[in-house]
Amino acid sequence: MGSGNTLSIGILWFLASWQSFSGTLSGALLWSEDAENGTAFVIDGTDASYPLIQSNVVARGNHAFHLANPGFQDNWFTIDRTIQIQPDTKLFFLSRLRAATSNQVARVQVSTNGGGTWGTNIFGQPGTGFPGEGNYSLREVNLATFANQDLRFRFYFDFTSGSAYTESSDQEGWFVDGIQIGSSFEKIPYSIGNPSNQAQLYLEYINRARADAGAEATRLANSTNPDVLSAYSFLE
Ligand SMILES: [Ca+2]
Ligand SMILES: [Ca+2]
Repeated sequence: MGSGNTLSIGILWFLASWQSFSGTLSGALLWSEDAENGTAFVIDGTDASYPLIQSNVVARGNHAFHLANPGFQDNWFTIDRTIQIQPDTKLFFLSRLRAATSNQVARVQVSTNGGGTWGTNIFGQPGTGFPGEGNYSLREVNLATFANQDLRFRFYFDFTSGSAYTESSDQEGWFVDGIQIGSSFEKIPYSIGNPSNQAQLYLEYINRARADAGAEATRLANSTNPDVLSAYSFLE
């Protein structure tokens, strides 16, 4: 038990399973934007006094988007891509609205004419004061009503009227990461990393049980390994 060959087979089985699993998911993903590629695929509509992409309040990877209302101005960014919506398409994003008054509204808007006009709000969340949300949350918007249309997406931090938090430090405004347009939210790809011998052995046991639970149960029930037998008698 635990020879190099069986361990390698277990690892290969695991990797093959993972690849087919992730392949299925990515087939349904039309676009993703994680703020990890600078502004290569976005249009930056923020004030010059702070960066759209920052690295202090992040949900995934090393960077996330940040929108504030300096000078009581609306700030925004657009995903620089036109996407044809399918009947099962949804918008997913990780969102954290920190200090903001109820006059500061985190919106997502869509355009059906290539960004010429932005008539439709598909998401809206007003602020709740200080300190606001303590963590990122996954938000989901069903886009079925736009099926077969070509959409563009804008994340728009809207100052409406009255008072506002106009600072743009890590404490204020709207933080966005992990934007995905697709049929399901794709989790962070699991990295097998550099597992210890013991971790590989456990993985082998798990894989055997998954591959044929009955055979594994029979093998364990018939084991003559003194350690296994002693564990059985302990549990009885
Ligand atoms: Ca990120
Ligand atoms: Ca406004």
